[in-house]
Amino acid sequence: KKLNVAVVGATGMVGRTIIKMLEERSFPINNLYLYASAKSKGATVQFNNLEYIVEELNDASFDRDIDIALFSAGGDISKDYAPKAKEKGIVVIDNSSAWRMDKDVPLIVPEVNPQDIKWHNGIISNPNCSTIQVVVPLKPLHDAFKIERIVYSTYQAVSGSGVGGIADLENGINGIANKKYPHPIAYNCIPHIDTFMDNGYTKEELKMIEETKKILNDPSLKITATTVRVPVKNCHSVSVNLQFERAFEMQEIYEVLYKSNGVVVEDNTDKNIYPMAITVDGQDQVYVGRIRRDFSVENGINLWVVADNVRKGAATNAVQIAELVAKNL
Ligand code: 11C
Repeated sequence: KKLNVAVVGATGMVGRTIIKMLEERSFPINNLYLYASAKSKGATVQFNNLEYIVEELNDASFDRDIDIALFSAGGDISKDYAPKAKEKGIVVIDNSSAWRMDKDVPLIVPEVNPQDIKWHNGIISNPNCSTIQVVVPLKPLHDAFKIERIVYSTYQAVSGSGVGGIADLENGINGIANKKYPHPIAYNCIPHIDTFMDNGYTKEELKMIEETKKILNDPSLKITATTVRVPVKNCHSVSVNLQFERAFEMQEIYEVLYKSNGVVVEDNTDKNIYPMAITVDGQDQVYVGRIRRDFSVENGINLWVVADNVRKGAATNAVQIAELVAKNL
């Protein structure tokens, strides 16, 4: 069955990539409606060789016959408009952080917890980009060896901050002052993503911690995180240190990861092969390498996990969720 789909935030970096993914993955679309703020009204976007005109989002936007609305216009727009769309019987897939930790809202990574689609009440959340890419390899390892503790250290690309982040990096290389970040990002690493909380963590760190527990459906997991912005244009990299309950042989770890849906193992240190931002750019899977035992603890390993944060970390995952919804409609 062909569906009527709306994209809210259609002119943003993630919104445009969502439209590209709907096309690339041949999502069954009847009518496509594109919404954005007043300043993007009238802009045009190509989809399947046709030109679509972007309309201003307003209270009447969801009076149309729409099946699924993919939101990527920031938390405030989602808080305000997602309930309005839901009231009209539209299934909302929300890329913002507005609804992620709500008890009534499933937080879905299709390779990890597709079954959670069953209990949605009209709003489904797409996790934070750095969370999506780590839970894809962690889920099969958790099933096999039971994770006890996780330490995340991230190396996050400027595209995670949208066009302003990319502008700061490109301008910074040319000696122009930063606007988006509190410090220059060119030739620098900034250990500060999103706002600081009272406990000393940033919101990005807490997102990784809380969202991991929700997606893996295991509140008992012990997790800590340090999130860092690095001068990379696209693709987040994460160093993941894990401690398992069960003992294992390294070969078993490899075998689990080789078989995992959505994971590509790139690990041949003899040939200098490991995932890197510049090689993973434009891909939809999660790349894992530098897989090795952590000799400092019992049952520990280290992983290096890289993914395209705009595609798998946002747009691809949202469209994969839409595919799950379409199957269940
Ligand atoms: C970043 N992870 O790289 C952020 C961007 O909660 O959806 C995504 C923020 C979010 O800056």
